[in-house]
Amino acid sequence: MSLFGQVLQLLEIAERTYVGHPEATATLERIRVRMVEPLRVAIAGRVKSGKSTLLNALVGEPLAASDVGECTRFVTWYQAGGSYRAFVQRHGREAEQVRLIRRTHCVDVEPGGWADGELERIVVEWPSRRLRQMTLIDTPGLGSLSAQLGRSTEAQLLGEQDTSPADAVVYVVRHLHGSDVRFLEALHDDDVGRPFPVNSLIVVGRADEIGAGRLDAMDAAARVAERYRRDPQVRQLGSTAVAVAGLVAFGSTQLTEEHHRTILDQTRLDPDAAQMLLRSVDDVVDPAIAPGIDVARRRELLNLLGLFGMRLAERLVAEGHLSAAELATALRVHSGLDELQRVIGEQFVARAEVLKARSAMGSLKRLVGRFPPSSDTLVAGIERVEAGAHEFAELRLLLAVRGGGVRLDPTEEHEVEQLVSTIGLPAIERLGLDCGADPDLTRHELVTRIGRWRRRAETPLADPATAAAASVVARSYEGLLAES
Ligand SMILES: Nc1nc2c(ncn2[C@@H]2O[C@H](COP(=O)(O)OP(=O)(O)O)[C@@H](O)[C@H]2O)c(=O)[nH]1
Ligand SMILES: [Mg+2]
Repeated sequence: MSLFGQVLQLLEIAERTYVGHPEATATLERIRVRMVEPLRVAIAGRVKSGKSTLLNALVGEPLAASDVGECTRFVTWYQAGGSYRAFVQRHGREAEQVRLIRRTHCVDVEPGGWADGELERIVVEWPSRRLRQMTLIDTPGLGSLSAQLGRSTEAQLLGEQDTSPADAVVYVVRHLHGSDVRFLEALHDDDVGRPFPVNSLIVVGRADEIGAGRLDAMDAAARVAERYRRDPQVRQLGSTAVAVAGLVAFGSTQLTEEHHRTILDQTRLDPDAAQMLLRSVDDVVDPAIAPGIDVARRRELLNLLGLFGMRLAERLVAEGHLSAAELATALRVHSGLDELQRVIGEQFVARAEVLKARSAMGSLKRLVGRFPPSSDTLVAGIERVEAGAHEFAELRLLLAVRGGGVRLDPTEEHEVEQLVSTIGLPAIERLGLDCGADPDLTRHELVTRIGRWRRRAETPLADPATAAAASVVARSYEGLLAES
């Protein structure tokens, strides 16, 4: 039975165990609801790293504010709903509906005079296809406006509540600071329910600024992301790193025909004027430069795309004669958003069941810690699932391999990395085979690999960590063979 199925069975046992215990029953109800809800993905990182802008880009709508407002002060969830509504959740209380305010560049809730730390979260319900796939959690940021805010964000992500809030984390950095690393390490407490390399990824945010807004800025940012991907310390913290220019990404979703016409006008300027116009932020809005192009429109474009985005858009239209729709697509691809969405889809959405099951296990463990049950059945059940679920063994293997605790030759390491970085994905992905989907070849390959890793596990001189790792690998292949 899948881990997901086993956790559902544990929930049944827990419900029987806590009959007549209202608080535990309420927690269990939340855990159960959560198993069928969309995956919860938190966007974390320091203040001003570009989290809210990235969230808007991912949804394709102006939701999260950058400036001061209630939703920048508190952890805010954006979740799919049938209508436009908002709630505030005080610690330990029922959610209360509040008035949702739609502004031009964001949404907010009517201020309620709440003190910092008074609310556990704000919840914004929004009908959106993207949010049906995953609930996005915006956080005020660490090392943040006030110490209190930083702490409440941390409490939210570290799951001090009875149900841990996020199943996966997108961690946004500009440059990876010592404090980022410490925070990520704290998140990666070796305990089920908390982020693991498999459910967290690093975004190098505001990527256009890395190359100082030059047209090749994204290449420079991609190199930084590549360096993080290779860094052994970072590899233990996140599955991968992707560079994204959130502003350009979001701007690409909001581009109109009018904007496109303004850019087209820019491409028709004489080369000197064109260069002067895009020289600096001040020049873009200087009415003395390119007087034929409406300054208000230029300012709008600047706010939407930033200087780098404007330069990129101008170049893309000039060279490719792109239409408005084609320009939006090209900007989105250049911004890194498509790549981020692909990675989120592969790493988070595709393995949502494993990630949710893992979160639920963490919550159940906290529940039995808080209200120790009178019989052993539940605790024994939790221990059995934890020890027996092969998905957990694979997660531990991933950590061991990334941490360098397992001694493998480079080919073996490559193979294991492929296997563990695709936990929860279909067999063909996990094998990383070139032989396509031919079932006979796949089975033959699996049998060969099982034999090889079984022998590896039984080598008398193998150190225990490597032997254990080899036997997890063999079991993974056996599981794939049984399914094939
Ligand atoms: N140049 C540039 N500016 C950005 C980008 N993303 C965000 N910003 C700006 O950086 C500031 C902080 O962004 P915000 O998303 O609110 O960051 P948060 O505090 O992490 O939520 C805002 O002024 C944004 O317009 C980006 O990709 N490029
Ligand atoms: Mg923000």
